[in-house]
Amino acid sequence: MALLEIIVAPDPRLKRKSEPVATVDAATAKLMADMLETMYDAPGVGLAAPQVGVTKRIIVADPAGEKATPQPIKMANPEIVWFSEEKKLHEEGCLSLPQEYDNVERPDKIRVKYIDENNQPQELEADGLLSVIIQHEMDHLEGVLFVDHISSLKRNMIMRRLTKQKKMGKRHVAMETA
Ligand code: GNR
Ligand code: NI
Repeated sequence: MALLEIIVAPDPRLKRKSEPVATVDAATAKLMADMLETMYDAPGVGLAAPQVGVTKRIIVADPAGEKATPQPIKMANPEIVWFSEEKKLHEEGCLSLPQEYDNVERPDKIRVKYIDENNQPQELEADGLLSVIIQHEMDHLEGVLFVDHISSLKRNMIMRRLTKQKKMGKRHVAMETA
């Protein structure tokens, strides 16, 4: 098991489209386990491979978060095969957009087809938080962040704050090594 580094926006690696996984082999299963460990450590309730610099269609989630009973979910090549007409507004955050939150409207319920950590095809129906998380993670596989669903005014404000924070971070490192 290993902790992976989570990429923070703005970063071109978060805007790339990820490639399908051919087979969920031992290396893929290890990546899934490392992603889950990284997600719990953050802490977060979901993580997509591009957030750790891997442009593959792999996501992990656990809507239980830090609660006692973990419900880890590992998916390769997730595909939404059905979504409800009904939409819901939910406040979202993202480990790649630290401390930024806003409401996003998405289909309330979904059915997802995917390949599990044993290379077996599966289907899952999700609603509530899990539905939101899976849709948020699948966006990452297309290079889309939750801020791409909100007004450009709010998005630009968030991206400006994050750009400034990156510059401040670099200054600190420069001071420490000077
Ligand atoms: O930890 C996370 N919380 C969260 C809250 C509401 C909607 C989506 C999420 S996913 C996020 C972790 C993350 O950035 N996954 O890509
Ligand atoms: Ni995210």
